[in-house]
Amino acid sequence: MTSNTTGGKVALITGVTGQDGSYLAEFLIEKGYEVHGIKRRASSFNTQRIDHIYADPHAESAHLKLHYGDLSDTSNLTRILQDVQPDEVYNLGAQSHVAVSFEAPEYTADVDAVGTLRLLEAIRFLGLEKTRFYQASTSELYGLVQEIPQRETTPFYPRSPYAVAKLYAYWITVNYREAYGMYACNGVLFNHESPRRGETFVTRKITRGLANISQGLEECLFMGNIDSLRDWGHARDYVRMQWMMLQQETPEDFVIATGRQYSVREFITWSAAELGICLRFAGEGVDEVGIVETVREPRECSVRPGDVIVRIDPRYFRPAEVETLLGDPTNAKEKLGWVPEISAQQMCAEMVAADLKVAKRHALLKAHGYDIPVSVEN
Ligand code: NDP
Ligand code: GDR
Repeated sequence: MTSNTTGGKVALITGVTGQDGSYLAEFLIEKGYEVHGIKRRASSFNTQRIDHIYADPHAESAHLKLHYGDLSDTSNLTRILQDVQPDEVYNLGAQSHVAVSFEAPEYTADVDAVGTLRLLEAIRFLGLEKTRFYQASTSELYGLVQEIPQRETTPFYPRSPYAVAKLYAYWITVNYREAYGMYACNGVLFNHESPRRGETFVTRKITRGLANISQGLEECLFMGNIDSLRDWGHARDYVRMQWMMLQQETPEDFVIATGRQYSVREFITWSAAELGICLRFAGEGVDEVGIVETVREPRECSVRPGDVIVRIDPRYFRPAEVETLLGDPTNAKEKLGWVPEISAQQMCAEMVAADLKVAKRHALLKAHGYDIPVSVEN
């Protein structure tokens, strides 16, 4: 459809600077795509996750092109779509933090719900008939439990401004498919993580926090509802599936999950174990604390038996919680042959290793008199 410097297809990714956007861009470049990404203007650099695949735009090897833009800006999105003429659009951009959506509900609706409409309408308005559209839908749509495990037919019951905005995005994607015959589909993805996960999502907060504690950079990890249950996969596995969904003959919506569920408490315990720390939980509710029992390699770790390194802080409880998510990926497995390759435990080990590497570097610098501010925003 479109000519480009690689001779392959052209993809446009919103949210290219985020966790999934960065893995998807890598994946598509490897497949020979010319990848265009929309990045937001920020007062400081926000391309850390894609710097390694970004080359000077004049270079032959430049397969990633960045455009300034925002999902709240219709004319900007329309112009980028017109310039790029993509074969595939992946709408990954979003205000993606559930807790933050309670603080900024209107902004979340504008970007996550109306932003999706803006893209779909621009594709339709420009007559990009061959453009295929992927919408980053979410297991948060299931919210208050209606059925376990959750599958494509499970009724939705969103529990946050984020989830309600994503519900609109889900249905407007279905609507443009049915009304205009567009190739548009939803990936209903369950939680997926990686070393590139944003620092304030629960898994990364845990791996980074405990790694810092092990190196004496922080003293305690403050958590919300640690009994929450999630179906965690690896982002690398999930972006592969996003691409597979757009390669089918007819567009269809799929649930993407591992089919296994663990608690936040378990994820904390695994992460501690990766650091050689045996952690026991004591107390109940807000008094619940994680106490260190033994430390495998005391010389490599600042914590000692008896230390309290995890505490509960009600500040992190949500006005309405999604207690339990467990997906049934049977449809994706049977129709697309997709199987997740990385287990939650392997992913946890990878995340801890990455955060420990950084923590050790910071600890070394600190030991040599350099002041390393550790961000406590979480
Ligand atoms: P991230 O939060 O890591 O990335 C979000 C991306 O969206 C970032 O590139 C961000 O830019 C960009 N963005 C935010 N606001 C705007 C805006 N107004 N205009 C344009 N871009 C914007 O999310 P993930 O990579 O984890 O998730 C990707 C998508 O998948 C999101 O839509 C998320 O809601 C959805 N999802 C994620 C799941 C998960 O477990 N990770 C599960 C199910 C769905 P910047 O870098 O400048 O902040
Ligand atoms: P979630 O992910 O809300 O499922 O949304 P998050 O990692 O933020 O929370 C998972 C669960 O952990 C509980 N929790 C805490 N969460 C955070 N962030 N910080 C804490 O201190 C804490 N303590 C306990 C939460 O209450 C929750 O139950 C993610 C996002 O990526 C969405 O964009 C995506 O749509 C869904 O996953 C699927």
